Amino acid sequence: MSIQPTIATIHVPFDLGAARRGASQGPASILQAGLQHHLEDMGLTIESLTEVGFGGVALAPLDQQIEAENLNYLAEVLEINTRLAEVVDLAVKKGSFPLILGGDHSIAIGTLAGLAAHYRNLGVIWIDAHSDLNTAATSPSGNIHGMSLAVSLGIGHPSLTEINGVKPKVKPENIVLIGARSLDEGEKKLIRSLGIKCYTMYDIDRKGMANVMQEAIDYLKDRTDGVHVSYDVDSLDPIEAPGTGTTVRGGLQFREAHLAVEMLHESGLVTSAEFVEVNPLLDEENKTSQLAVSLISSLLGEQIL
Ligand code: 6HN
Ligand code: MN
Ligand code: MN
Ligand code: MN
Repeated sequence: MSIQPTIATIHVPFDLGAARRGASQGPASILQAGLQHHLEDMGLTIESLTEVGFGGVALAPLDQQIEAENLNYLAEVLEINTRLAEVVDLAVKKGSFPLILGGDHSIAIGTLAGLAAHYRNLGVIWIDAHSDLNTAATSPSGNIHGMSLAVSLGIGHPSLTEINGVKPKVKPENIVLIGARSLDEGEKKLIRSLGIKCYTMYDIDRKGMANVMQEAIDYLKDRTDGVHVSYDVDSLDPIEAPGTGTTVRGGLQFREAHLAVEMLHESGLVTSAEFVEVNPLLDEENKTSQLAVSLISSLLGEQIL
């Protein structure tokens, strides 16, 4: 029996990185769906949860908020992620396993900023229908949740790329994308030019999820000293996860989605995780929140038998 680290649950009720409101209610809804009890039943120790919200202090000086063309809610995204980075940093320092519940995917900026200083080669598994590799120049929407991985690579508005000093937070060769099926032109160019490993839905159909995950794990195993799982629930097919803001047909099936996290647990590589884009306002009978609980449990070691 290996010693399990304490789970530091960090709630980020934030949705201004997305076009639609509601992902801010994701953490409460996932909790409501029984996350805490489920994890405790598995014998895990859960630290009292931290909520990262807006405080009273403005962090961004006004002159920094001017150059924000096609960057919706830049000041708010900057503030929440600056706070989140501090909380994540503290959790790692304490030796806990940071489990971040979003919130829209812009919060990956703060998560990765908080993790970055603790690893020389942080691996990132980005499970998502999208790649979130846009910049203000390439984004069709101006929504920063579609830019968070680019920012973490050091590509984007300086106020965001410079959170916590370390730059970049992650190197292109340490990233694996899984489940992609809706990529913008600028994102495709970036994936190709940086040589980012990307398993699209085509690859998952052709090879099967088990082979894809084994390849991803083997790829990251030797080159990284920690692996963060950034799980956007829109990676799942909308039939399984209707409660999310940017659904794309042709996504992961229920078992494929679970197999991915089961294999990640088994690999022993994962050092932190975030689950994002659960939007209870768009959900059907809490299906997506319950799914999140089930995926989180599997990632943290719940077994069928
Ligand atoms: N997400 N590529 C689109 C955009 O607006 O940049 C969609 C982004 C979705 C972001 O789901 O985290
Ligand atoms: Mn159960
Ligand atoms: Mn995403
Ligand atoms: Mn997505």
